Amino acid sequence: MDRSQELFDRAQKVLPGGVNSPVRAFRAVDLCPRFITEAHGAYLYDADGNRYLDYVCSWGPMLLGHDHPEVRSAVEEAVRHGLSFGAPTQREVEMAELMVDMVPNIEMVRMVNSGTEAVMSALRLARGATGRDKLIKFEGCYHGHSDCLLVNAGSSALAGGHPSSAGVPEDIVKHTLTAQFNRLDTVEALFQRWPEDIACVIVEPVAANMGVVAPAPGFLEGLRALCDRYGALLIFDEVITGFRLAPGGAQEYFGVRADLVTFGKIIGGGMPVGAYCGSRALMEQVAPCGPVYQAGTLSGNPVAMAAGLAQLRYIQAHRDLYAGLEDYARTLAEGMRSAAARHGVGVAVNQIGSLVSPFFTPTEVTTFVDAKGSDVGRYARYFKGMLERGVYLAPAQFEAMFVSTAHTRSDLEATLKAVEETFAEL
Ligand code: KE4
Repeated sequence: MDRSQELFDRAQKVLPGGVNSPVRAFRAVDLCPRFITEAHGAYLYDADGNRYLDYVCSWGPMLLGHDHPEVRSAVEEAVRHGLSFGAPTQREVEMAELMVDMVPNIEMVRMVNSGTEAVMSALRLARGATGRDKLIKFEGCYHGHSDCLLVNAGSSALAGGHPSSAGVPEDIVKHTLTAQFNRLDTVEALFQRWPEDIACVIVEPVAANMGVVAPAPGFLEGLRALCDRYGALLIFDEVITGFRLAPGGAQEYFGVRADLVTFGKIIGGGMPVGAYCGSRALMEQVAPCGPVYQAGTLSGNPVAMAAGLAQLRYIQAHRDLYAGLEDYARTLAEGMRSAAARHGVGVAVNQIGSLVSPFFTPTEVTTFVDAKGSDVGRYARYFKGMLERGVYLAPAQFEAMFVSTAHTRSDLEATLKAVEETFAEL
């Protein structure tokens, strides 16, 4: 038995499903998860000494690859001065100043410890600021696991049904309205039904938890116009797109203004960090300035701030890195499409920025309904074939491939060689 299997057997005795986050259990691909011992650059190394080219990148945080020297040395320096003080620090000020400088349309930031916490807090602020209870989310979009948002959620909460989890009372989700991504008509219909009750629309500006689905031209602009018309706030959940699509995230990439923006992943450089951001008028309604309460023991943790600051400062100083990321992802997507054509594999490959998703369906995928039509069994066979060839992908169809600046042209060639061989046997 290999070491990962031994560890997984032990893990399942003391951790639900043997993991601390469901998707890691490899259930959607029916395999034993690889237990990872270390990661450097674009590579993961597992407990059996196998090396994998990594396209999960810790689900997005590792934009600069694993173990980046500037991030590592910043963390090593920070830990020498203590791990947590429960008091304000200069690094938190520097982090907020840098985010305000890099992200359009925000004046203030509140640090939290995860994307879930960022979205949960932004939702509370939107409700507190508008005095309204209802929210609109999109089927197949995932915004973390807070109760109100576990409705028709994407990612590994795609258990279908309504809400997406046991333990969430109908009474809690009765104000959560669901629309269809890329279908403005479904959003307008909800506003027409409840013209004065909707506090906010929350959207992943690029859906990446149903697989990757880009916004149709005019979709985000249409959400902005509907929110303006009906007095609702537009929340961009940029936990994935933030600092990934562009230094200023989706607001910069698409030129659409959100009222509140949530972040996670990249801003932590691999450490647990989330944030929600907005105008001064909105953010100063958060405790201790205003009536919307939110708090956190480790929020703005100095070591986590050091990691996040190092990664964001690198991005700020190398803004041209996005062209390389997009070029790699585009070449990868084009290579997958041509390999699929050569081997008669029905696959739609979506790509935007450094995000890529192959859907095992012959039709294009521009909505969640299209995405749900994918052959998840074929995805599982594709995943297995790629893993056996040393390429580590998301172990589920409704996720994204993440490219980092550590991925090289030879990595790209190796990936496309593995794709060719795997598609040939699908
Ligand atoms: P966290 O609480 O996992 O830090 O962030 C929640 C979240 C919020 N918003 C978006 C758009 C997200 O993608 C996420 C989390 N993404 C998943 C991957 N689909 C994290 C991986 C996992 O659940 O283990």
